[in-house]
Amino acid sequence: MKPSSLIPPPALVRRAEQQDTKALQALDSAHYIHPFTDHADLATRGSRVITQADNIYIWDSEGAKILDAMSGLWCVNAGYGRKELADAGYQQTMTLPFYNSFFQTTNVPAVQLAAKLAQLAPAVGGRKFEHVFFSSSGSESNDTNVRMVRRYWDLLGQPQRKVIIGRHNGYHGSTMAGASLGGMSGMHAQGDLPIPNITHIEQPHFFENANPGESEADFGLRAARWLDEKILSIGADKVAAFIAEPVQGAGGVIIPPATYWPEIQRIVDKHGILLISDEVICAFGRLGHWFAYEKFGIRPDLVTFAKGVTSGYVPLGGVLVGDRVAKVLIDKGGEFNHGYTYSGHPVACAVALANIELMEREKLVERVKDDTGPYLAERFEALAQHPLVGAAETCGFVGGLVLVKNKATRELFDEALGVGMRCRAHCFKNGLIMRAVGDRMIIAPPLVMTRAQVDEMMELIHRCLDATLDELRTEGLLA
Ligand code: PXG
Repeated sequence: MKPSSLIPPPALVRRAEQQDTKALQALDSAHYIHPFTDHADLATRGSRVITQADNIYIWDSEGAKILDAMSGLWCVNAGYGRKELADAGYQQTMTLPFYNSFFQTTNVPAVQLAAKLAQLAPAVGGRKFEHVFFSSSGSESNDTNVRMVRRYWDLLGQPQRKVIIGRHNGYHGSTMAGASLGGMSGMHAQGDLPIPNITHIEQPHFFENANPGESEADFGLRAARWLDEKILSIGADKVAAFIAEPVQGAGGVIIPPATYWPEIQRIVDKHGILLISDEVICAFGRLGHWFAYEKFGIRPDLVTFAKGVTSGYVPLGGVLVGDRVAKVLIDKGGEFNHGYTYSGHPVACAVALANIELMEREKLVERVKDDTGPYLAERFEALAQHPLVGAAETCGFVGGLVLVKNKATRELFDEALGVGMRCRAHCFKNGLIMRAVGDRMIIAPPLVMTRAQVDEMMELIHRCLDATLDELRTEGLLA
């Protein structure tokens, strides 16, 4: 592997220097509608133009080097600048850049990737994943899940089983179904969501939702039983599935208590409903396993994936379809009237295969599980000592900490102060990308990060927390 302190290749530096930041920002503001962005606000400051990347670092058009502790957006698991992935994309583009998988055709990388994923996905409790449906994103994959789940129950003669239960503050994408399955109130408020027959339970967020004095274990069981209560209130014969992220990512890296998932499994089994594990963030080594359901010992029927499957180099997503669903769809279903032009895109699948090969060769999953993951846990969780931090936790290579006004009482800051965004601004200034979700600061570093780079990141995080603390004290917002 390459050394950690790489400077960008000279040719790329020259290209970046030729770009006029102001001109790019003006064009950006004039023509480009960004995802989840207040454009009136953006126009006043101009967007940051990211021009190149290598290993765990990105550079902007002004030449600033930034440690990317978010892996792009939870996806660049293999790190930036991996020639193997570029080569695989190039080779496949020259061999067969595109052909569809409709009309009884297929292509070699899609077949090979489907077989490889079936091999990587561990069987749990006698349930296997022999089939894969491909899309180009997590959102499309979750739309696929909605259609597949409803088709499954139709084929079993239970068409009244339509309701899918998600969780408040869960994230499952931005399409009509994806945003509906998710529980982001800001998304539901725009575009008349959720669509019918999707409902939500509360998230298993110990820090915010536990009762005073309640143990984590007790809270985990209580939170899981909200699902039971919801199912009973709807009528179990009307419920099709439950969908959740093993660890909530976009919601702020919310790691459920150990008692939560086994109890959820017991409840879905009791009612016979399908379980969808949305592993768009959690799969492909992020939690130290190829798939997160293995870590939590759950037996999902459908597993959503995207992001890390290609380390984000090209768009690819999909659904692992467990035998319970696949058998019904295949044996009884005839034609499933669903699919995307780019389902099984040969270039995306070729890059995914190269990415998986690279991850196997460099033992990235094992490293996160046994070496760098535990080391990150040790270093990151020690942040709980910082005067501004109420709690800090990790799971594999995701981590979250909560900024608090009062450590002893766990009192949170007034939302209007935007303390998380202030901290994020200090991160930017100090060459670190961390994401703020309210006052939770989160990380999901590239899995290639070494122990020395964990140290480097932690030093930056300390510096940014100190700067935030200073700012709050200077403004008289903290004693
Ligand atoms: N499920 C999960 C669990 C996700 O994290 C999606 C589905 C949707 O995937 P696509 O590929 O359609 O975006 C995601 C995506 C954030 C953030 O702010 C997180 C995601 C996307 C955008 C922003 O943390 N996750």
